[in-house]
Amino acid sequence: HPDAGAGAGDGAGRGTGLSQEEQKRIAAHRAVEQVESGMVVGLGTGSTAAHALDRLGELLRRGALRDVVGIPTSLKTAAHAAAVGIPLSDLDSHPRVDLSIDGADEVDPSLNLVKGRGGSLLREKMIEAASDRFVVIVDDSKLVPRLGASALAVPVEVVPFCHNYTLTQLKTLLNQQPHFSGAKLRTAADGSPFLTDNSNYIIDLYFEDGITGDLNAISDGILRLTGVVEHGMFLGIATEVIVANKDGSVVVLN
Ligand code: ABF
Repeated sequence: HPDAGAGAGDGAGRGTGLSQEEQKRIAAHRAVEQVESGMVVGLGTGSTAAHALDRLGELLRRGALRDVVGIPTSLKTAAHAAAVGIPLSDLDSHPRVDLSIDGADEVDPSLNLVKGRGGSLLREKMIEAASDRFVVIVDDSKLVPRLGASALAVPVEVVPFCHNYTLTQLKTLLNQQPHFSGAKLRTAADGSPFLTDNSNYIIDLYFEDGITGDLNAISDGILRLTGVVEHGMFLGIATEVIVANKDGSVVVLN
């Protein structure tokens, strides 16, 4: 149920035209309001999640929250969280996570997501799938009618071993998809393959106008390819999406 116009005290009423960064901060702060003392919290990656880390660190330092344990979804987030004073652990020690907060690249009307532009999709999915609640924080530019509809790719983490073979297998599989327009190995600035925190590669999948058909079947097909580790479609994992609009209002989708 949409909870529109509820951004009071967090930037609402300041007129139109907030920067995207301010929108991200509003969504992040709203999500952190759900953190309670003693919780195990999955800590997301990316520029929106970074605002949540800063806010959580601030509340811990002020003593407004106590005994929170953070489970970071990337090495970068672990470093950021440590720098702002959030105590860290992992899923081995805390297999049950109360609440995860993370951004997304795309959100569809059923709260399915595309994630992984930052390359952290595997750890994100492990932690967020293990969470009682997974709260997604986005500005309104991330809302799409269908996954794959924006210009951003749907990422797939693959093992480096014979990745060209896996690339070909992905293309063969997805050629059945009407809007599939290509797959490409992600590269770093120096042209070498982009390496994930797990020392794997990323293959980016592109679709014109988004993925049509049964998302679960497509997901299963991709995961069945032996060289694939995980993909960036997060189907049925998000429990709530907090969307910050340009006018400072907030809409909660669940
Ligand atoms: C991570 O950060 C990723 O899964 C997603 O790709 C990205 C979103 O980043 P940003 O908040 O910077 O747009 O959560």
